[in-house]
Amino acid sequence: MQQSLFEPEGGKEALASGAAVLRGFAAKRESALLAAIRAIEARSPFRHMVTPGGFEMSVAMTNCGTAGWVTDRAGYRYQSTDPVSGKPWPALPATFLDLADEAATAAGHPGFVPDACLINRYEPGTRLSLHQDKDEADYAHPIVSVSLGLPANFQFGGPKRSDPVRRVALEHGDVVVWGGPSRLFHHGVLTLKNGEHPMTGARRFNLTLRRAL
Ligand code: MD3
Ligand code: FE
Repeated sequence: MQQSLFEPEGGKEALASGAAVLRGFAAKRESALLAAIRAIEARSPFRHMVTPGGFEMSVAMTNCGTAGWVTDRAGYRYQSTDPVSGKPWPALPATFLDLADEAATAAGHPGFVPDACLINRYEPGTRLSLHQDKDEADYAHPIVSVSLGLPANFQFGGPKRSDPVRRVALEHGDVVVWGGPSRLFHHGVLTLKNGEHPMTGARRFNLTLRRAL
């Protein structure tokens, strides 16, 4: 496809090599996405997982898809059943699959079919420290991240933990696609500030659509 000679299309910002922010890309689907989260949490509730080092995470998490990301004293991994319900995770809703496909395509990664979605729930005072997403089988697949509710300051660095970090404000409806060299960049979320969002109250949700297996 011919690259436009003009400015990138409205709302698309290159963040790093292979990474793009699509501002407001999920906004028109906000109600469907939040309804899907409610249906998922009715079967696989948000819970505070424990790191291998024994620390309880401040961010509450659940999953949908054929695989879900979990951590406990035994380590980080993907598994097909929810350790809380003992059952398979809820299926990936069509709204999540459609959004992942459209966002990845818009960012230059066509044909992305996720099999897992980690759903993070932040409340004021919670944070996610700098980490890499490396529990997936094939890093050639991108990760699509969807922000809903309260805004957050996201930080990302580079392939080394000691690389300098940049900050990006992520707001309700923003979608970020991480592929190519940026796929293994360190990243995290700074402590969420107090606030009220008309659709989520004092919460932020983040969906990360992944190909785990
Ligand atoms: C950069 N979630 O769940 S999404 C996570 O906002 C996670 O809840 C954050 O990091 C959140 O693992 C950040 C943005 C993101 C997701 C995956 C990435 C950035 C990434 C993978 C590689 C590089
Ligand atoms: Fe991550």
